[in-house]
Amino acid sequence: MPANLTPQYYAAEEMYRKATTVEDKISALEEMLAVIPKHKGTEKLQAEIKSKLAKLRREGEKRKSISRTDPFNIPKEGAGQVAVFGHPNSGKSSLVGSLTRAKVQVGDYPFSTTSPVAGMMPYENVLIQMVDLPPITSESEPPGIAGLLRRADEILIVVDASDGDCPLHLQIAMEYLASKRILAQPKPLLVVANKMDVMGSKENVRVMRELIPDMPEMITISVRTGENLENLKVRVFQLLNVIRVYTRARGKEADRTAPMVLPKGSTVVDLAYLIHRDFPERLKGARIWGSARFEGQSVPRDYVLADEDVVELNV
Ligand SMILES: Nc1nc2c(ncn2[C@@H]2O[C@H](COP(=O)(O)OP(=O)(O)OP(=O)(O)O)[C@@H](O)[C@H]2O)c(=O)[nH]1
Ligand SMILES: [Mg+2]
Repeated sequence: MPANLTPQYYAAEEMYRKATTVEDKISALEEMLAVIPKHKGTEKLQAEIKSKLAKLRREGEKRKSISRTDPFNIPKEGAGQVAVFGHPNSGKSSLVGSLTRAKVQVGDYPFSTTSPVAGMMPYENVLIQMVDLPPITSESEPPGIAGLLRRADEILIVVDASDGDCPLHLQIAMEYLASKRILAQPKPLLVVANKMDVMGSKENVRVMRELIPDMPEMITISVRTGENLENLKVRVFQLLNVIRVYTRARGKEADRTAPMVLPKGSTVVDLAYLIHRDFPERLKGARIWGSARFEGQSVPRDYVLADEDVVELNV
């Protein structure tokens, strides 16, 4: 059976070949696994990737004591890791501070944040990891920031919309991402125009839309007044492109407060793998409540799950 691999897969594979550190290799393999078309023709390849991943993760564990000293190496937690990136003084720390309980450093002067700080943002029944980053300008790029951005599941570029130079600040951030080939693989990106409470911000946003070619999706907010923060949270979650599924034991209710989070497009086998690496071999099939045509319908191993499905795995 032909594998029919996609451009996204080849891009991830290319990233794997170029990776020089264990962390980057792991993140490339994870990406390959996330985007590989899930069907019989790729099962062998999927197994190979998984075994490479397992080996590298074991290696990574051994070296953890070393990597812990790198502040830009932040282990992923929750439903996804979102990097909060941009020009000095744009409100990155204020944003992460208002969405999470992280102890961020806010200052009315540039370069108040010197190393990354992570916090968890509650969204419905999941937690999303937000990482506040030191700023970037045309003169200064914190070493190590590119690796973090590459590994992140999503990037927010925060701009200070009250600053007339915000189109330039956005351009610098986007050019940085392009120069490091961080957007070469598909990666959700959202521009967050902050400080909309300040007079003149609306006009600056209008100019920014006009001036920036290929303007990515943008959302306007104010951390100070809370304007649009709820919509920002919704969009941050949607862009992660994940599904939440609940497992249940035969005859028992599913625990809806504790979803398992998987990339969109994941199958019953992927879910089994997440629970235990050996599980897929023993798995016969599953029953689904939610996306299936009728409640409790039996489905095959390669059934593609939907957000909010309840799954009973049969061995
Ligand atoms: N008017 C207004 N001021 C804001 C808003 N959000 C943040 N600020 C102010 O902007 C300044 C910078 O905020 P920070 O959160 O430290 O900005 P930052 O992007 O983390 O800055 P660096 O760490 O230096 O890159 C502080 O004085 C904040 O109080 C907002 O929505 N409106
Ligand atoms: Mg900061």
